[in-house]
Amino acid sequence: MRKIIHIDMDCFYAAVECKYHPELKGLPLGIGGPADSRSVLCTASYEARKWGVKSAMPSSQAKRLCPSLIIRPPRFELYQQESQKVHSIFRRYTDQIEPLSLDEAFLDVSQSIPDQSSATQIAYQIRRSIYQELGLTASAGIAPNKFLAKVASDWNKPNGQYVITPDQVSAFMLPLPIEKLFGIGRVSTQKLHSLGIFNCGNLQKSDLLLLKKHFGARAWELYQMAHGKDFRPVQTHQDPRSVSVEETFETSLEAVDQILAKLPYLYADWKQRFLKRPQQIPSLQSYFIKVKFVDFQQTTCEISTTSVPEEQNFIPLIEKALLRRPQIGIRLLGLGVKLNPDNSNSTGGQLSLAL
Ligand code: TTP
Ligand code: MG
Repeated sequence: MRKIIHIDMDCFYAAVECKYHPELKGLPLGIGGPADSRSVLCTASYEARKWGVKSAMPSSQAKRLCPSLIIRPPRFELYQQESQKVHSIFRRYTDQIEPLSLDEAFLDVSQSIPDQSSATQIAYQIRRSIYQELGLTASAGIAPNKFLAKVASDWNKPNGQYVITPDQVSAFMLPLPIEKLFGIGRVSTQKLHSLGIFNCGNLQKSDLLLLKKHFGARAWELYQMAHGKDFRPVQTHQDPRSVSVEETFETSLEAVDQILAKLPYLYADWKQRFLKRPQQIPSLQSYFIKVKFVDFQQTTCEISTTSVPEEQNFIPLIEKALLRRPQIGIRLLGLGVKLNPDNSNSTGGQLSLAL
């Protein structure tokens, strides 16, 4: 049985800004472009959230909801530095780390547990170190698999943790709304609701053949997840022939502006990973974007290059991909570069990308 911890930093960009500008602490703060522009917010402090302000909301709308909102521009390099410090705390406990974004990661601590300790205590110690050493707060979920650990880290957010032990899994799953399942967005939610399936208890009892009719190959995965099962291991390495990042959105994104607003932080995340291995630069082949539409069809756009792509290089690629299916929302955006492993030196093409 695995022991997985999912760590998710609390209002990460806003918290980092407050750390370096203590006068902002306790105030409603949004990170993003100015309210008189067409920008959206990357995130907001919990004080701002009380007013209904949230990530991906146009800054102008946020300011209308919360007139005292202070908006600061994002400083991605600073967030990358803080993220690296957080990862160095993780590495005190395990090298089995799968980063999901700058502020989120899965840790497999199955092998790291000394006799008297437990995964719950490790999560607590990690959060305590993050607070004491970095002045930031994090939330954690502790569970026998990645899916449950991610659900659990949201349970006592902010600055809390929640554990689901193996014998609690069944009881935990029954009332869990299906929206909490990994990869279930608005469209799948509507479909399941129309079948009378609202929580995982309903899903457990549903007819697998009926699910197959509606969800095809994903039906079995959904059924397993509804029982709290997830066999995916924590992945510390990516394909050595590419370096990429991607994000699946909880609600589908339709407007081009909204989609492009995701680019800066995806790019910052990618660059942080890529520059960890400067020897990759000579082996660059191309850069690409990947888009998955709400109906799970996926498309990629790619351009050859030998130099490190800038953030704006990805914009025409995204626009091109969206034009292929103009009337339909997207549920995933990814970007990255492809490498020619034969050109890479010292590592022989085996490029470890653990943050
Ligand atoms: P999240 O973990 O989703 O959000 P958060 O850390 O701000 O807040 P929470 O306490 O609920 O975890 O995302 C992490 C960072 O990623 C966030 O601080 C800013 C960035 N981000 C965007 O830039 N745009 C987005 O739409 C989202 C969701 C996040
Ligand atoms: Mg977070």
